[in-house]
Amino acid sequence: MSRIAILSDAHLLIQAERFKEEDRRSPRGEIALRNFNKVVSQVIAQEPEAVILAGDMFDEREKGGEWIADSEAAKYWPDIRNELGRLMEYAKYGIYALRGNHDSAPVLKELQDSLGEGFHFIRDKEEEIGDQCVYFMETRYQQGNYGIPEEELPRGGQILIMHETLPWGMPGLEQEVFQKLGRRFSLLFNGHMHHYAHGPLDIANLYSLPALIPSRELKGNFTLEYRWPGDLEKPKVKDSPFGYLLLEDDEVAFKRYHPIQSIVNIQIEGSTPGEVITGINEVYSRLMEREDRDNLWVWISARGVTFEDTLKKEINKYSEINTMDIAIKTRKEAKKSVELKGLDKMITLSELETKVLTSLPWPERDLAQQLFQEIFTGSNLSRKVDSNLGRLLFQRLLELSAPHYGVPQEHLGGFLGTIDPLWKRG
Ligand SMILES: [Mn+2]
Repeated sequence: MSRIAILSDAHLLIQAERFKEEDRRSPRGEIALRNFNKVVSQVIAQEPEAVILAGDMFDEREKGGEWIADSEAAKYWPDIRNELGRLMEYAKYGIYALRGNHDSAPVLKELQDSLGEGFHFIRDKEEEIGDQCVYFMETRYQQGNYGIPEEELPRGGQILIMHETLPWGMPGLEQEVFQKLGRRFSLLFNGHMHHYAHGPLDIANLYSLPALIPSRELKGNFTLEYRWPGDLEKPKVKDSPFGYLLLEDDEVAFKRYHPIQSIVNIQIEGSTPGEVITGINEVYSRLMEREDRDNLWVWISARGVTFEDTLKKEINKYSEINTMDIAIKTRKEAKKSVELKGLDKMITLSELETKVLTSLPWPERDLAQQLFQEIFTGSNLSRKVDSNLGRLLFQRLLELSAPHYGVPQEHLGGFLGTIDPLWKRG
């Protein structure tokens, strides 16, 4: 029986960043290419006769309303095509590609044209690959819950390759459709979920494909987890969730790939915003001691704060560490009185901001943060105070506080109009 490697969700171009310099590529894009090169060598060593790409291998990405295409992607395509060429050289039946929801059909067609006979872009069609019959079902992905009409479903066969959302505690393709296809095919492989599983939804012949390499779309995967408060000496270590599947006869094996970077998940739980900042600093000091600190991709999830900018300021102190994203979960807090200790000596504006913000409960903190961002700014505070500036600041203050007290914006204009004569006289 033929030996087939099934790869999915590398999201190679999602790593691209727009750089003005024509010939520069992004550090993240470079890491993605290095990972792709490593994993392709690993796949070749398994001597597959064919390679199947189950979607979202390339990816289009929107940034600032523009699609990463042409000029940006041009910096990456030669290397990507080169790696695909290496695979085609070793896999005698070539590469078969399904389009994922992030892929574009023109890109896949273009690959087929440029790579020649060994690269096949297949849509809603069965293909004979060696002695296997493989049906490639074009993705019907939609947000939320969705179905697929019976007349669009393949009738059956040996192997089905698809790229749909599994309803794993989230909206997705109706479970009945997966069950129906599970009865019609001997083996089903589904991309898109980035997570390896055998027999999800109680369908014994269904496999969920892992993401080949890390991308921005990590969906909760990690290899290192730090919890604060907790034992920072012993972060939780998980085996790499990345890799691909190797199919031979009816045997399916998950082949792990260990990426260049470590995916770090930091969970901070503080009862006050000040505690969260302490937690961030303690964990990041620990990361700075790691030998692999240049190869970390860090995702923070913090509970108990609402002001992202202040957290970002803390994190920016550690420029060597690559922080990917901060997720803040707000928590209802009991009202408490404002405590501002240590204001009897000179402090800087940003120290004052931190003190004020860390002492306030939500939602007062949100409002205070906007005040600091829009009114108590260095330029406003240093400007010579005149009555026009006073009027402007008063108006901005009303605009900022009105939504917090449920005052509609249109009432503000009327109010300001009414009091303007008083203002001018005063
Ligand atoms: Mn996808």
